Amino acid sequence: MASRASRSVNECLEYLNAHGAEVEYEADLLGTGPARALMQRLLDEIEFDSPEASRIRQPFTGRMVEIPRRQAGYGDPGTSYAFSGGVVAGRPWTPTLGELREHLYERTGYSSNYVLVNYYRNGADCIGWHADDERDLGEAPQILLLSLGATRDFQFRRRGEAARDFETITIPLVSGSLLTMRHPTNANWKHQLPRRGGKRPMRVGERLSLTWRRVGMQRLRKPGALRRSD
Ligand SMILES: O=C(O)CCC(=O)C(=O)O
Repeated sequence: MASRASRSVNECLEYLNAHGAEVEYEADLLGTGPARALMQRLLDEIEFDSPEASRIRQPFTGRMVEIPRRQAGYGDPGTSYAFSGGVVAGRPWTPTLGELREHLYERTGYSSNYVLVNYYRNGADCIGWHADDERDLGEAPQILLLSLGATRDFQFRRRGEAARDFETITIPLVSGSLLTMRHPTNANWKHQLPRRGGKRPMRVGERLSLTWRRVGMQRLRKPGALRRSD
Protein backbone atom coordinates (compact mmCIF):
# COMPACT_ATOMS: atom_id res chain seq x y z
CA MET A 1 0.00 0.00 0.00
CA ALA A 2 1.37 3.45 -0.89
CA SER A 3 2.39 5.89 1.81
CA ARG A 4 0.03 8.78 2.56
CA ALA A 5 1.92 12.01 2.82
CA SER A 6 -0.92 13.79 4.60
CA ARG A 7 -0.84 12.06 7.99
CA SER A 8 0.16 14.22 10.94
CA VAL A 9 2.80 12.86 13.32
CA ASN A 10 0.08 11.94 15.82
CA GLU A 11 -1.86 10.08 13.14
CA CYS A 12 1.34 8.23 12.16
CA LEU A 13 1.85 7.16 15.77
CA GLU A 14 -1.79 6.10 16.09
CA TYR A 15 -1.52 4.04 12.88
CA LEU A 16 1.68 2.30 13.97
CA ASN A 17 0.46 1.65 17.48
CA ALA A 18 -2.83 0.21 16.18
CA HIS A 19 -0.83 -2.22 14.03
CA GLY A 20 1.71 -3.99 16.19
CA ALA A 21 4.09 -1.20 17.15
CA GLU A 22 4.74 0.65 20.36
CA VAL A 23 6.24 3.96 19.35
CA GLU A 24 6.30 7.27 21.20
CA TYR A 25 7.60 10.60 19.94
CA GLU A 26 8.50 13.67 21.97
CA ALA A 27 9.34 16.45 19.51
CA ASP A 28 10.77 18.89 22.04
CA LEU A 29 12.76 16.87 24.55
CA LEU A 30 15.72 19.27 24.49
CA GLY A 31 14.67 22.45 22.65
CA THR A 32 16.35 23.85 19.53
CA GLY A 33 19.14 25.93 21.13
CA PRO A 34 20.32 23.28 23.62
CA ALA A 35 20.12 20.63 20.86
CA ARG A 36 22.40 22.70 18.63
CA ALA A 37 24.94 23.24 21.44
CA LEU A 38 24.81 19.55 22.34
CA MET A 39 25.44 18.49 18.77
CA GLN A 40 28.54 20.70 18.60
CA ARG A 41 29.88 19.29 21.87
CA LEU A 42 29.31 15.75 20.67
CA LEU A 43 30.95 16.36 17.30
CA ASP A 44 34.00 17.66 19.19
CA GLU A 45 34.11 14.63 21.50
CA ILE A 46 33.08 11.66 19.41
CA GLU A 47 35.68 9.62 17.63
CA PHE A 48 34.04 7.95 14.65
CA ASP A 49 35.18 4.57 13.40
CA SER A 50 37.06 4.66 10.11
CA PRO A 51 35.07 3.83 6.94
CA GLU A 52 37.08 0.60 6.59
CA ALA A 53 36.22 -0.47 10.15
CA SER A 54 32.51 0.32 9.61
CA ARG A 55 31.90 -2.04 6.72
CA ILE A 56 28.78 -4.24 6.67
CA ARG A 57 27.79 -7.31 4.67
CA GLN A 58 25.61 -6.50 1.68
CA PRO A 59 22.46 -8.61 1.46
CA PHE A 60 22.38 -11.02 -1.50
CA THR A 61 25.98 -10.47 -2.70
CA GLY A 62 27.56 -11.04 0.72
CA ARG A 63 30.24 -8.42 -0.07
CA MET A 64 31.53 -6.20 2.73
CA VAL A 65 30.79 -2.56 1.83
CA GLU A 66 31.33 0.85 3.44
CA ILE A 67 28.27 2.44 5.01
CA PRO A 68 26.88 5.77 3.73
CA ARG A 69 27.34 7.57 7.08
CA ARG A 70 29.87 7.62 9.93
CA GLN A 71 29.28 5.60 13.07
CA ALA A 72 30.68 5.03 16.55
CA GLY A 73 29.65 3.04 19.60
CA TYR A 74 30.05 4.04 23.26
CA GLY A 75 29.09 1.99 26.27
CA ASP A 76 29.87 0.23 29.51
CA PRO A 77 33.05 -1.89 29.55
CA GLY A 78 32.70 -5.04 27.46
CA THR A 79 29.72 -3.86 25.40
CA SER A 80 29.53 -4.08 21.64
CA TYR A 81 26.79 -4.16 19.05
CA ALA A 82 26.90 -6.57 16.12
CA PHE A 83 24.81 -6.25 12.98
CA SER A 84 25.09 -7.07 9.29
CA GLY A 85 28.41 -8.84 9.68
CA GLY A 86 30.09 -5.95 11.51
CA VAL A 87 30.76 -5.30 15.20
CA VAL A 88 30.83 -1.85 16.79
CA ALA A 89 32.69 -2.01 20.10
CA GLY A 90 31.59 0.37 22.86
CA ARG A 91 34.29 2.95 23.56
CA PRO A 92 34.36 4.41 27.11
CA TRP A 93 31.62 7.04 27.66
CA THR A 94 32.66 10.61 26.83
CA PRO A 95 31.70 13.20 29.50
CA THR A 96 28.78 14.49 27.41
CA LEU A 97 27.46 11.03 26.51
CA GLY A 98 27.69 9.97 30.16
CA GLU A 99 25.67 13.04 31.24
CA LEU A 100 23.15 12.47 28.49
CA ARG A 101 22.65 8.85 29.48
CA GLU A 102 21.88 10.01 33.06
CA HIS A 103 19.52 12.70 31.78
CA LEU A 104 17.60 10.16 29.68
CA TYR A 105 17.42 7.77 32.61
CA GLU A 106 15.93 10.50 34.80
CA ARG A 107 13.45 11.52 32.11
CA THR A 108 12.37 8.07 30.94
CA GLY A 109 13.51 5.46 33.49
CA TYR A 110 15.33 3.64 30.68
CA SER A 111 18.74 2.36 31.68
CA SER A 112 20.90 1.96 28.58
CA ASN A 113 24.39 0.50 28.57
CA TYR A 114 25.32 1.39 24.98
CA VAL A 115 24.71 4.07 22.38
CA LEU A 116 25.20 3.77 18.63
CA VAL A 117 25.97 7.17 17.14
CA ASN A 118 25.24 7.76 13.45
CA TYR A 119 26.49 10.90 11.71
CA TYR A 120 24.76 11.90 8.47
CA ARG A 121 26.97 14.52 6.83
CA ASN A 122 24.32 15.56 4.28
CA GLY A 123 21.27 14.16 2.45
CA ALA A 124 23.35 11.51 0.64
CA ASP A 125 24.03 9.76 3.95
CA CYS A 126 21.33 7.33 4.94
CA ILE A 127 20.49 3.95 6.46
CA GLY A 128 18.48 1.30 4.62
CA TRP A 129 15.53 -0.83 5.72
CA HIS A 130 16.30 -2.95 8.75
CA ALA A 131 14.86 -3.96 12.10
CA ASP A 132 16.75 -3.65 15.36
CA ASP A 133 16.14 -7.26 16.29
CA GLU A 134 19.65 -8.59 16.88
CA ARG A 135 20.03 -11.19 19.58
CA ASP A 136 22.34 -8.82 21.47
CA LEU A 137 19.27 -6.66 22.19
CA GLY A 138 17.36 -9.46 23.93
CA GLU A 139 13.83 -10.75 23.43
CA ALA A 140 12.03 -7.42 23.84
CA PRO A 141 14.30 -4.66 22.53
CA GLN A 142 13.63 -1.07 23.53
CA ILE A 143 15.47 1.73 21.74
CA LEU A 144 15.55 5.46 22.43
CA LEU A 145 16.47 7.56 19.40
CA LEU A 146 17.67 11.10 20.07
CA SER A 147 17.96 13.32 16.97
CA LEU A 148 20.18 16.40 16.65
CA GLY A 149 20.67 18.72 13.66
CA ALA A 150 18.83 18.61 10.34
CA THR A 151 15.29 17.26 10.24
CA ARG A 152 15.27 13.93 8.41
CA ASP A 153 12.44 11.56 7.47
CA PHE A 154 12.30 8.33 9.44
CA GLN A 155 10.17 5.66 7.81
CA PHE A 156 8.46 2.50 8.99
CA ARG A 157 7.51 -0.42 6.74
CA ARG A 158 5.65 -3.51 7.93
CA ARG A 159 7.63 -6.75 7.96
CA GLY A 160 6.57 -10.08 6.57
CA GLU A 161 4.09 -11.37 4.02
CA ALA A 162 1.28 -8.99 4.92
CA ALA A 163 3.51 -5.95 4.32
CA ARG A 164 1.61 -4.86 1.21
CA ASP A 165 -1.56 -4.40 3.25
CA PHE A 166 0.08 -1.67 5.34
CA GLU A 167 1.13 1.88 4.64
CA THR A 168 4.70 3.10 4.78
CA ILE A 169 4.77 5.65 7.57
CA THR A 170 7.04 8.71 7.53
CA ILE A 171 7.86 10.77 10.62
CA PRO A 172 10.14 13.81 10.21
CA LEU A 173 12.51 13.67 13.19
CA VAL A 174 13.35 17.17 14.38
CA SER A 175 16.40 18.31 16.31
CA GLY A 176 16.13 17.66 20.04
CA SER A 177 13.41 15.03 19.62
CA LEU A 178 13.18 11.58 21.19
CA LEU A 179 11.57 8.61 19.44
CA THR A 180 11.03 5.52 21.58
CA MET A 181 10.52 2.09 20.01
CA ARG A 182 9.35 -0.57 22.45
CA HIS A 183 8.73 -4.24 21.83
CA PRO A 184 7.06 -5.49 19.60
CA THR A 185 7.85 -2.60 17.19
CA ASN A 186 10.97 -4.18 15.75
CA ALA A 187 9.36 -7.61 15.53
CA ASN A 188 6.63 -6.23 13.23
CA TRP A 189 8.13 -3.18 11.51
CA LYS A 190 11.39 -2.24 9.77
CA HIS A 191 12.69 1.30 9.65
CA GLN A 192 15.00 3.38 7.49
CA LEU A 193 16.35 6.91 7.06
CA PRO A 194 16.29 7.44 3.27
CA ARG A 195 18.51 9.70 1.14
CA ARG A 196 17.14 13.19 0.82
CA GLY A 197 17.86 16.33 -1.23
CA GLY A 198 17.31 14.85 -4.70
CA LYS A 199 20.16 15.93 -7.00
CA ARG A 200 21.49 18.32 -4.38
CA PRO A 201 21.93 16.22 -1.23
CA MET A 202 24.78 18.51 -0.11
CA ARG A 203 22.14 21.13 0.68
CA VAL A 204 20.69 18.95 3.43
CA GLY A 205 22.34 19.80 6.75
CA GLU A 206 24.26 17.47 9.01
CA ARG A 207 22.49 15.29 11.57
CA LEU A 208 23.53 13.14 14.51
CA SER A 209 21.39 10.31 15.78
CA LEU A 210 22.01 8.56 19.08
CA THR A 211 20.25 5.23 19.56
CA TRP A 212 20.38 4.17 23.21
CA ARG A 213 20.19 0.44 23.81
CA ARG A 214 20.76 -2.36 26.29
CA VAL A 215 23.12 -4.85 24.73
CA GLY A 216 24.55 -8.11 26.01
CA MET A 217 28.26 -8.41 26.79
CA GLN A 218 29.03 -10.99 24.13
CA ARG A 219 32.02 -9.57 22.42
CA LEU A 220 33.44 -12.89 21.37
CA ARG A 221 30.49 -14.09 19.34
CA LYS A 222 31.35 -14.50 15.66
CA PRO A 223 29.81 -11.64 13.63
CA GLY A 224 28.89 -14.12 10.87
CA ALA A 225 26.48 -15.85 13.26
CA LEU A 226 24.41 -12.70 13.67
CA ARG A 227 21.74 -11.40 11.39
CA ARG A 228 20.03 -8.19 10.51
CA SER A 229 16.81 -8.58 8.64
CA ASP A 230 18.15 -7.10 5.41
O1 LIG B 1 19.71 7.67 12.39
C1 LIG B 1 18.60 7.29 12.63
O2 LIG B 1 17.72 8.05 12.97
C2 LIG B 1 18.28 5.83 12.46
C3 LIG B 1 19.32 4.93 13.04
C4 LIG B 1 18.89 3.50 12.98
O3 LIG B 1 17.98 3.13 12.30
C5 LIG B 1 19.59 2.52 13.77
O4 LIG B 1 20.63 2.85 14.39
O5 LIG B 1 19.14 1.37 13.81
